[in-house]
Amino acid sequence: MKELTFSIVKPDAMAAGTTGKILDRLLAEGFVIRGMKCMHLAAKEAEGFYAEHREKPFFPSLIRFVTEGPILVMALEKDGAVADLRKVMGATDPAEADPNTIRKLFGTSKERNAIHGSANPEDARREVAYFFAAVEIK
Ligand code: 3AN
Repeated sequence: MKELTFSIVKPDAMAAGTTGKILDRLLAEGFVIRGMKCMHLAAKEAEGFYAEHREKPFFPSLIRFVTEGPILVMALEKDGAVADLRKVMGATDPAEADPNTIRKLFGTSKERNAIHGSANPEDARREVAYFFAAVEIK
């Protein structure tokens, strides 16, 4: 069944110039881009997005990282999009990610790991709605 997931090309990949390669890979994997925009988040906006991690020790550093430069936010559609994107991304820590996953290829640390993908369908709905208006994604 066609499903929407939410993804971010994070500031590390945007600055490294690997955004095109990441997009190529997502398209080759069969994801259809339903929404896309480049944004530079304010701290409050990033804190709202990562609210579930508020109590984690890495939270302040994570907020600094995702607000350090522009990001590309995307709504991606595919059969089984949520699980598929997690597989193509690889593990949170690029060192532990499977070969040829996006994080293995382009991530450099647990924090600076190139790409975000929703963890489950409920998160995907919330995250798409956080960044896109109803008129943008139908
Ligand atoms: P994932 O993005 O693989 O779902 P989460 O949701 O546990 O991972 O973490 C959200 C983001 O927080 C990660 N993408 C990463 O940038 C950062 N992060 C997670 N764990 C750590 C950690 N131990 N140290 C630093 N940053 C982390």
